[in-house]
Amino acid sequence: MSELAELNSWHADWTKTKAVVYGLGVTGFSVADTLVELGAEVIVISNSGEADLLDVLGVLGVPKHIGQSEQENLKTLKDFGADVVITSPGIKPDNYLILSALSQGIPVWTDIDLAWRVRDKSGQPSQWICITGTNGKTTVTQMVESMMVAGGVRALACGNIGLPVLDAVRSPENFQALVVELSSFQLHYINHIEPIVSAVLNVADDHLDWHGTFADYAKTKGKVYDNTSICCVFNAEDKTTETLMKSSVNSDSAQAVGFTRFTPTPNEVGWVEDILVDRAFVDGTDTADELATLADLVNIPVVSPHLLANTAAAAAIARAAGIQPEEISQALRGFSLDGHRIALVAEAEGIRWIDDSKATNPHAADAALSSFESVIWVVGGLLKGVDISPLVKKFARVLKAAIVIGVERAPVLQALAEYSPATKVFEIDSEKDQVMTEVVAKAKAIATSGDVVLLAPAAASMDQFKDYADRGEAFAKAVKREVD
Ligand code: UMA
Repeated sequence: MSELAELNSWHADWTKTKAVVYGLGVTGFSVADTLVELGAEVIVISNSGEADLLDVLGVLGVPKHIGQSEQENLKTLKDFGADVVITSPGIKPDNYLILSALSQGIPVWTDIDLAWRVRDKSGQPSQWICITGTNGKTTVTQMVESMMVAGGVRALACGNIGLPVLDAVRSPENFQALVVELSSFQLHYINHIEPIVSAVLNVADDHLDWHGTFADYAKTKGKVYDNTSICCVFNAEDKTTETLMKSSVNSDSAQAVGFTRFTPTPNEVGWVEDILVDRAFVDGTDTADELATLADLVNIPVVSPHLLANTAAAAAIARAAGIQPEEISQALRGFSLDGHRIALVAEAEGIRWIDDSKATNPHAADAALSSFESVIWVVGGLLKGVDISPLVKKFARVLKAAIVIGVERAPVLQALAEYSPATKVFEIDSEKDQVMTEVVAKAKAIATSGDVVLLAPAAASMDQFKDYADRGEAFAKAVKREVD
């Protein structure tokens, strides 16, 4: 039995700590591996686990309980006598084992809490910049990382972006700054971190099946602002983000800075026509600094309204962390977006084929739909409890046709019938590996010059694909076969 309150350093004595690692994906593995290094007593409980991870845990001597029944897992938890359960973010808050641990007074942490406690592994702890939001968080995290690097800071992007924060903390490179992308799942479980800069980029309906209500989802996002020391960045066009910032805990001394796609007022960073302007980190309210221009975004083929917001957010965050204006424009000149984000796959006979598979919720699909005038829209998948009707209603004018995929087609078809009756609608109900072949054949048959065939499904992909990248690649491959 250990006193968890004293375990605030890599160099503390973890050897008396008994920890259950719950879930064995990339997070669970990084937690188990770290705890073994720290000398703690560890067991892993999970529904499943990849063979290679199980093999390494075997070599490390970590007992694994994989695929047991609920009863067996609860017995394992009890028999082990855990001091703490460290959960993976994908496990829902109403999960029986989480509820059982909490009812027994066993604290539940996330990997982020552990990473925060042991961040002094290599000497000087890195400073944390934490970014969340419904959409754009991966792009902004990557932009901030590149701005920090342009400013000569050893910085690394990690967290929900795919690299567990514990891997970043344990890296021998001893990073000076970690740019941490945080999901609402991670934020739900986080107990205590202290960012120097934090940001909520936007809040719109998503993951309602996980959080229950929009209010709970939004409140969870707002936790990112707690204990921020230097600057809280919010979206001046999204009142919810400002409200969340104002109700955050222990961040009163941090500067509040807004970002916007439009002309910034004092204390904001935003766009004045094609110039990105800083009116927050300057002397006096009458001054402004030029940070970059639209021409700096040379490697981004479609500059959507959301990209302008993301750029302004990243610049505000980087300025708060001490990066200079010329370093921001330098970083933007070298920046390109990850795949499946409004990416042009092919252009032939005046028809553009665009892959925005990353649009896994209506708010993200809104960004893509608002960039085009005549759209053949590939839509559908797992809706995650979110109503797609407002999106259909908003874009009825540009929807020439809709090709509906995924298992939850009924609500999409209903929304189209009700709010966009002039749109031609096609339903694809074929086997998984045939979906995109049929989508592209159908689109090709109806598209004419000036149309955009847009994969922006407004839904998650896991019903028919491994993930959004797999969905985007299947689309791109089918387009190349059919169009090239
Ligand atoms: N598991 C159980 N019981 C359950 C549910 C899951 O035992 O009830 C087990 C599974 O069998 C599996 C493991 O838990 O072994 C999976 O854990 P996980 O779903 O938390 O996934 P990880 O592989 O640890 O990846 C997580 C994030 N995944 C989720 O939050 C769903 C990754 O974000 C993140 O990159 C990674 O940690 C590193 O921080 C992905 C994501 O989809 C990209 N995030 C969502 C999003 O961006 O919208 C939130």
